[in-house]
Amino acid sequence: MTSEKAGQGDPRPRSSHRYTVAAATAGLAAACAGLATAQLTAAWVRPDAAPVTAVGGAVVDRTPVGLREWAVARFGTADKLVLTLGIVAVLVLLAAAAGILAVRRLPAGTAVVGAVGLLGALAAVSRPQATWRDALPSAVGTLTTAAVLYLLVRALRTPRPTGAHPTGAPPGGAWALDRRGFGRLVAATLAAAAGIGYAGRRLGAHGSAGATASRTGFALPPPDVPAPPVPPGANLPVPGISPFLTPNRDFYRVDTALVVPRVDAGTWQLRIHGEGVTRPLELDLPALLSRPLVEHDITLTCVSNPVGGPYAGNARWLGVRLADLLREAGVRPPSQGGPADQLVARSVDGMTIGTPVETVMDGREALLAVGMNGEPLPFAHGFPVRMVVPGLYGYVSACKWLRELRLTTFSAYDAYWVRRSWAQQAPVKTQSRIDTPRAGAAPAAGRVAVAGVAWAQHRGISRVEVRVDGGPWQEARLADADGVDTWRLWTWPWEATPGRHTLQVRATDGTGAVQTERSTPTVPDGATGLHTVTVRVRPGPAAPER
Ligand SMILES: Nc1nc2c(c(=O)[nH]1)N[C@H]1C(S)=C(S)[C@@H](COP(=O)(O)O)O[C@H]1N2
Ligand SMILES: [Mo]
Repeated sequence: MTSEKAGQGDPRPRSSHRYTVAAATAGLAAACAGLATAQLTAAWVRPDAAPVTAVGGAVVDRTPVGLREWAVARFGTADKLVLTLGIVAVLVLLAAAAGILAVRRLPAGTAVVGAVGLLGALAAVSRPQATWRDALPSAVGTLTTAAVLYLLVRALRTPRPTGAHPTGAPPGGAWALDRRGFGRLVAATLAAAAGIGYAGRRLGAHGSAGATASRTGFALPPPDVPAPPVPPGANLPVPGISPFLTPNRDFYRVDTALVVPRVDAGTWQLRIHGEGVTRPLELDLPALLSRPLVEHDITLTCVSNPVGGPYAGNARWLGVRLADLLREAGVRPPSQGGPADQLVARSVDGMTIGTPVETVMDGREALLAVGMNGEPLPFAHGFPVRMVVPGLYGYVSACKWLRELRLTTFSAYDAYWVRRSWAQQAPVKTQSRIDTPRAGAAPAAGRVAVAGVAWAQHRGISRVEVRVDGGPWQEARLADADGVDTWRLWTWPWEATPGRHTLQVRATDGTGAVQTERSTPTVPDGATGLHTVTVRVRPGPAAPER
């Protein structure tokens, strides 16, 4: 073994392969220790300030729209996981490099650690709602990493005379002895890092324990204005079709939060103020709930949903009418001379979402929702209070973890997504989706149920048609309508013949407007085009003999 031979004469065989691996290991162990103390510090400062989360958040804020849409289309809701893993992979490389540099020139290795730490700190303080304290986790992590790297590198560099190992292990050369001591140091570092990281997690969980308890202890009040029961015919008994109401655990989630905000309902407050507000409101949860509670079924859709995509869900929401609260605050819509045409909602994590005041006050059930399908909002869906407005994409209407409503104008203020090339205003476009058969399916020839959903919130769906291989449009059967603000299920019986076939669907909304066939991308205000599904029909099973 070359390295051990080299070790006989030179206690610092820096060019050997093993020595390089040991140096990289030192860098990685030091980084683990640093991330652990950073995690512990973040539990005390705030979860978003942990370096990996902060860098991730900063990357999300700065991702060009094309890349984001690609990531959402490619990875779906796992895009956040992919981003985090990517950051961790880069950190692993940098940590190994810092270790390898440090055994040669300690200041160089330390400089890499410092640069990475500075980046983490800058990312953390650049996040919305951040203060200088957000730099602390990265600072503590950087100091820890540098200190541990120094100790490990010193251990690696210290020559030990052959046979003088404190444990009295059989002398295997200076390098072998060093390697043992070094191995112990690394193991001790990793154990300490694991312990500290675990403590950080526990402390973090402790920090949100109040929020968790406030949700568990929150009994949804009964509605003052209940929604009529969902018509039984709103669902269709077709395997593979979406259920009319989307269970909360299956409801799509789209937001920029790498750590789901956990807001304590007991300390939650909402402020309503701005242009044209004559009586600013400051509400806590009991004050909000003392207003009449309305129940309403609304289908929520995301502007980033590609044609045929999964970012649509339907729920029974419980909440307070936003228009009533605004009127209470003295707000008049522009059509009645009010000065503000934009309502900017702000969340606890700094998201801003701008909604037309006119739309919110035109009589539709725009809600400040507290309940979703009979439960308090799940944390991931905005507990304790979020907005929902029928007919508008989520990014211009559905602010989760709401904490402020400010009245202003569209000309004076661009909200978060508008600054990232999305349209200021975005009513939902009429869309339809084939849920079954799925693309690439291979159904047997004969009768195949084609089925799916169609939506045109606040206009309703009046007709759905299907065509095969570009042939004539054929009318599908519509499930019962629950209202104009929800999607409508549909099915069409297809006499499928063997071979490759293409299915397409289109919907007509309640105003008689037919869904456009023209393909447009999601940016800037929602995708259009026809959902197209290609299947390969197998020859039907031979008729049973008998
Ligand atoms: N605070 C906050 N609210 C938000 C977002 C966000 O990133 N942060 N995303 C919006 C977008 S783009 C959509 S489509 C809906 C999705 O709501 P859901 O995750 O409950 O389905 O939330 C909206 N509200
Ligand atoms: Mo969205």
